[in-house]
Amino acid sequence: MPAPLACPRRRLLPGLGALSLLALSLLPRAAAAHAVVVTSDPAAGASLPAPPRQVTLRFNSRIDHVRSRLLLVGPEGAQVPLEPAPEGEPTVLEARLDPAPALAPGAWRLRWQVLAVDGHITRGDIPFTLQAR
Ligand SMILES: [Cu+2]
Repeated sequence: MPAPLACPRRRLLPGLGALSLLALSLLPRAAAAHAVVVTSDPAAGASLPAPPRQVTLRFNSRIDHVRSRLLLVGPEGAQVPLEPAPEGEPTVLEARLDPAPALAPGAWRLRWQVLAVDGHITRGDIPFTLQAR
């Protein structure tokens, strides 16, 4: 995995140059910032009675859906990669858990990594708890 925020320019993909310029002219605030989570479902710190059927992350800036990643990290290091929808709202990354994976109760993290249209990669964790049934 590449280091987060290591070198913004190095992450600038050729095809994104014009798009970034466009974003810069239209959305100066969004383009000036790395993509960070504004809201999420599950929310940070949520306690869920059952595994989520879908996860949704809303960011402060436009993201590249195809080059963004979602992973569930669970108790004892369990990892469940999710398949983000390849398109959708420009600032929203979501994935359906269908069929619903068997997730052990306990502490989980929704690990996200996104590529913003300004060419910067950011990542983070959203912790939530899965209740014992
Ligand atoms: Cu940035």
